[in-house]
Amino acid sequence: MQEIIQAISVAAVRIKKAIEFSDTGYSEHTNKTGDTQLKLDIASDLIIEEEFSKVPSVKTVISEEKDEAKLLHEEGRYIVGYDPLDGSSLIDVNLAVGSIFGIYENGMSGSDLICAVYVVYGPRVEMVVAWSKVTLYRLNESGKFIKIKEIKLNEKGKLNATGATQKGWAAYHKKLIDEIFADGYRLRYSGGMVPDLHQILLKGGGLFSYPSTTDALKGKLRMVFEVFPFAFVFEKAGGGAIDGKRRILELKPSHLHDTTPCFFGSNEEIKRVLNEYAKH
Ligand code: AHM
Ligand code: MG
Repeated sequence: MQEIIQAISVAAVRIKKAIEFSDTGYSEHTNKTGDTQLKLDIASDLIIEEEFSKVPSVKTVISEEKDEAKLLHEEGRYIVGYDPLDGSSLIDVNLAVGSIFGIYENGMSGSDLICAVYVVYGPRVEMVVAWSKVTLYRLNESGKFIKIKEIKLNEKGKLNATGATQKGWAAYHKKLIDEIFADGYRLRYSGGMVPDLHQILLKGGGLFSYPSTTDALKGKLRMVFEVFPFAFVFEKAGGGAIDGKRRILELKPSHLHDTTPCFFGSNEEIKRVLNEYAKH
């Protein structure tokens, strides 16, 4: 596992450089979900693939930007599912973005995940590794990731990050979100799930939701590349992750690019969602 984390740190430094200095324009390609890819999405995907191709324990890679899984080492043990540059359209307005990685063994269901890593490219570059614990690392001047601390969520937080277009929300979802705000929670939502979830994790807790909407019944966020890895991080940090009714890590995608509604948070907020959603 260490060699995979090491490859991610090398890729992160290369991607940070690409974000800072290379072309932020669109390419002429679309990904499996139908998004037009930025040149940076493609470049980041290739950087990561290149670094993993040097790691014999990585059998297969599959990413948000690839139509299909790619075999790297026949004898390898792990499958890595990743979103190379999540929130990439925010680079234009100079907001933080991230890379998300799920390291799976045997299959690509939530229960096959054994480690999750994400990198935030903000004013600083930080990497969070969830394995038995959740550890925060920060890139230093010499290009090395230094351990900062373990991340542990409080039982209840103060932040509310509400995703998706409100006009597509179910009435009961709107009621739940309104009640949470009425209880004093503050809105925090940049539109980049990596910095938005990172903020909740580091500020002690709260709720991030990306629900089902009238035009996207299964939400927007992809299980294998985005939702499972963060569900793993939140559970290991002492919080929870659900699709409204079920634990995210019990879900099984039928296709690699499947999406799911999702809620990540500290325990009190997750209980609150479960109670409200159980009525519908
Ligand atoms: P992307 O993978 O195409 O960048 O999309 C994922 C992003 C997430 O980072 C973020 O939480 C979500 O899309 C925001 O969507 P919305 O603007 O609908 O709230
Ligand atoms: Mg993404």
